[in-house]
Amino acid sequence: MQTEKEKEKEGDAFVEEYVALSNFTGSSSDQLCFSSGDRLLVHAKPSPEWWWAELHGVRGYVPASYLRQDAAAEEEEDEHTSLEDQWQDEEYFGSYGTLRLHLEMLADKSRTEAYRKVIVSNSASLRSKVVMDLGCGTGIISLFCAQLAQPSEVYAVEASSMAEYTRQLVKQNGCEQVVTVLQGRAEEIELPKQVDVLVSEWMGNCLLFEFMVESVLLARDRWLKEGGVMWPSSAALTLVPCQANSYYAEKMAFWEQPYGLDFTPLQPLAQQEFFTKPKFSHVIEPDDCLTAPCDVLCLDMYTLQVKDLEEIKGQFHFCVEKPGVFHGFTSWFTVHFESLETGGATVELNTGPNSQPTHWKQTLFMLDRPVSVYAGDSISGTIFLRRNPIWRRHMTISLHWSINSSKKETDNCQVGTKSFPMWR
Ligand code: GJV
Repeated sequence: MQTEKEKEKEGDAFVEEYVALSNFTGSSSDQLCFSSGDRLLVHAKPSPEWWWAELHGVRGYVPASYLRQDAAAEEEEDEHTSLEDQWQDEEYFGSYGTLRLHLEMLADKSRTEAYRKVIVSNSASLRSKVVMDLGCGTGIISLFCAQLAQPSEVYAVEASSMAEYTRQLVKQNGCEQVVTVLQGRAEEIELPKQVDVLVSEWMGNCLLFEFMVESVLLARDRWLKEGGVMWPSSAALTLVPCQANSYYAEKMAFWEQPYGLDFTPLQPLAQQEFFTKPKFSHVIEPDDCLTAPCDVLCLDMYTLQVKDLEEIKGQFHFCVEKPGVFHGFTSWFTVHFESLETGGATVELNTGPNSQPTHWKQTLFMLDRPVSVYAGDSISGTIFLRRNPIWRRHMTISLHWSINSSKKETDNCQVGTKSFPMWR
C-alpha cells in the first residue's frame, strides 16, 4: 500500500528525500523550521544554497547545506561521489597550479615575513635539522630555511603542478643541495626519513576553511619525530561584535528609497543574497569593534586530532564598551610559532584589525537585523564550527547569542541564532 508521502512523491516531477543534519530556525516566513533528523521532501533546487522543501505538509525554503540524502539514496550517490570529489582536489590543486594565489600569498608581507622571522630567529637551532615544508607552493619557506639557516635537508612537498617550477626556483637560487621538491599529496608522499620540524602555511579563511590542516595533522602523525616541532605551534580564532555601517547601507538600507522610491519588498531577498554567507575579505576598522575581542577557540598543533575537526565549539562573553549598532560578528585568526632557542621569543602572525593587514583580511557574519546596543550591555553565547560531512573543505559556522541590556527598566534579554554555510 502506498503511503500519503509516496503518493505525493509520484505526483511531483522532482522529489527527493533528505535528512536534516541539524536544527534550523528559519529567519523569514518563507523558510521552513526543522530539527536534526527530520525527513524532508525536496521539491525543487532553485539555487545551490536554497531548496524548496516540505515537512509535515508545510513547504518553504531550506538551506541545502543542512540536509543530507537519506541512507538508501546515499548509497547510490556514493557510487558517483568518490572520496576525491569530496575534497574537490582537482579544482583545489588546479587553482594552486596557476600564479594568482601564489602571487597573493607572496605579496602578503605580514604573512611571508612572519615565516622568515621564524626561520631567522631560530637559525641556530635549525642547524643540521630535517625540515618538511608541507604545501610549499613556490617554495618560499624552504628557500628561507636553506638560505637563512643550515638545515641538513628540507623536503618541500607540493601537490599542484607548481612543483615543477618550484624545482627550478630551488636550482636558480642555488639551494638544490638542501631542498628536495617532492610533488604529491602530503598524505601519500614517502619521505626518505622522519623530520625534526614540520612547517606549513595551512590557514584558510576563518582559520579552518579548506581544511588543509587535516593534511598537516596526518603528516605530523606519520613523519614528525618524537619531540619534533610544529610551526605554527598553535592557532586561535577571535571574534568581536561589530558595526558594519557601510556594508549594511550598501546592501540593505539601499532599498529603502532608491531614487525616492520604496524598494523595501526586496529586502528579504537582499538578506538572503548578501547576509546568508559570511563575507570574506572584510576589513574591520578598530573603531567598528563594539567590545574587546575574545578568543573563541585555541588549537594546539601537537595534540589536535583530525576527528576533533568535525565539530568545534567555542564560547564568548563580550561587554559593550560604547553605544552603537550591532550589525554582526567579525572573526580573524592568530597563529604562534614557538621558539627553539632557549629564552627565545614566540613569533606571532595576527590577522586582526590591530595588526598589519594580510591577504586573509577578516570575515564578517551579518545578523539578519541590526540591534542597538549600549555601553554596559553584554553579548554572550556560543560558536560552532561544523565541518561539512560531504564536502570536506567546507564548514558551517553557527552563532548563538544573547544580548543582556544593562538598562534596569527594560530588563530585556534578546536571543538570536544564525548559521552561515561556508560555502557548502
Ligand atoms: N599536499 C601537498 N600540497 C598541498 C596539500 C597537500 N595535502 N594541501 C595543500 N597543498 N594557507 N590555505 C598546497 C597547495 O597546492 C598550495 O600550493 C599550498 O599548499 C596552499 C598553501 C596556502 N593555503 C592556505
